[in-house]
Amino acid sequence: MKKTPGPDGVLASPGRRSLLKAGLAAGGLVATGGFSRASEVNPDNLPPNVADWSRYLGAGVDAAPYGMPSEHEAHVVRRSVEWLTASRESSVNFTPLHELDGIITPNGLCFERHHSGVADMNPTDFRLMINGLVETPLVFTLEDLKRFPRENRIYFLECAANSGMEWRGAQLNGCQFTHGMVHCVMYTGVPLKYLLEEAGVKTNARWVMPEGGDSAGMNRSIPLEKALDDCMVAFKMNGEALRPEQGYPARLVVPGWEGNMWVKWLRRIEVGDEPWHAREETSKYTDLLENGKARRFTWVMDTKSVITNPSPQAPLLHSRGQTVLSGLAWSGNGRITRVDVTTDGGRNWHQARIDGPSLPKALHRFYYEFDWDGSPLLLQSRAYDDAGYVQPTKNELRAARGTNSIYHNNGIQTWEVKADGSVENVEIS
Ligand SMILES: Nc1nc2c(c(=O)[nH]1)N[C@H]1C(S)=C(S)[C@@H](COP(=O)(O)O)O[C@H]1N2
Ligand SMILES: [Mo]
Repeated sequence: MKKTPGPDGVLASPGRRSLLKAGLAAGGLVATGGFSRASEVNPDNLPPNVADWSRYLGAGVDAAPYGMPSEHEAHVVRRSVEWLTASRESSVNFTPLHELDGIITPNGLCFERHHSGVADMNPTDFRLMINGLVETPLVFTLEDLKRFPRENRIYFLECAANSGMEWRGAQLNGCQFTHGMVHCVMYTGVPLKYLLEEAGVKTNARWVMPEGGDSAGMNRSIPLEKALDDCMVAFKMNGEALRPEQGYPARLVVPGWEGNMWVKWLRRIEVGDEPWHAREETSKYTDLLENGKARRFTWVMDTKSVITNPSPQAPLLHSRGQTVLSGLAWSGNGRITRVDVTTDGGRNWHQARIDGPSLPKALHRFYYEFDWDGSPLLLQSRAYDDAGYVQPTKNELRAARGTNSIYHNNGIQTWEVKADGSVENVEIS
């Protein structure tokens, strides 16, 4: 099988057929919602009968000291694509976007991207060192961090390789796989600015380099200006300690910028006057253009959106009539001001309804309610942000950047809804 570079430069084989096979083997890609559950209706539970669950006492408190989702939600899980990466430790799995609503991703469903597995960091032995061009090199414990003023902020994190497999054409059948390298949680942490001020940044300092405590020692160069602006060292997500997968006990938050820079299991921040040209900003996370040159330091995650329902893993299960379309939009520049959707492949556009908080550099939830006449649809969404950016078509992206790219694909996604309600990933622009 021919191999082409996939997300994060790992090897991947193109072609939906091979993917479908892999998906089937992993029990993943085929629509899991609805059909089976609908066929298992027990008439004894339906009105006017008294349902099973109304006849007996339920489980008592503490049956689950740490609560878990209902057993009926067992299909709502992160999924990976087996053939995408050579190992499990340097790999990725995907957020089940088609199963979620609102703008917050539950902690257990945030996609994972590791270069050397989940570091098993002990909070007692956690240390964060700040060194380099500072007046006083410092080493903080976790307790030290918690004595600085804390902030709570909601941000999306998107891997720059999200949708990377889709550059050349429709490929993966499900928004979990095409767009699931994104999550959005509320972080609690300390603005990086306070820690840098404590160490005293020297006047010739221009860059910082966060470094991870995993065996990959992942590191990136970040301009000092961004570090002092809105970066934070976070130790909580959605109110509880970071999950081990997300960098427990502390990770860097780099709002609106590519996920790779959000160093997990943070152990050191060096301050310098030049970028470090680390592996992840030279060999990886650069975009090879048609003329042989590569774009570098493409930090901001561009304006993007995707329809999560209906989508290939979430087909329409009802017949014609009242239908709810739903999706997500986000921009590394700021707020989403508007999302348009089309059901006829772009002939007519309708303004969708954004519902829930509209926060800068966070996911936005949109809805479009319409009457489905039962005929096939070509669904697309197009997002606008408050910096004036409009989400491009995939052809516009290719015209600007060629077909060698993997990272930073924010092109408009198309889903084809068939008359039977099933949905497929297609490309029309
Ligand atoms: N230390 C360390 N930090 C890391 C990584 C890593 O492998 N090691 N992966 C990066 C990449 S490529 C991404 S996209 C994000 C993913 O964050 P998540 O696993 O919380 O989704 O973490 C980044 N931070
Ligand atoms: Mo990434």
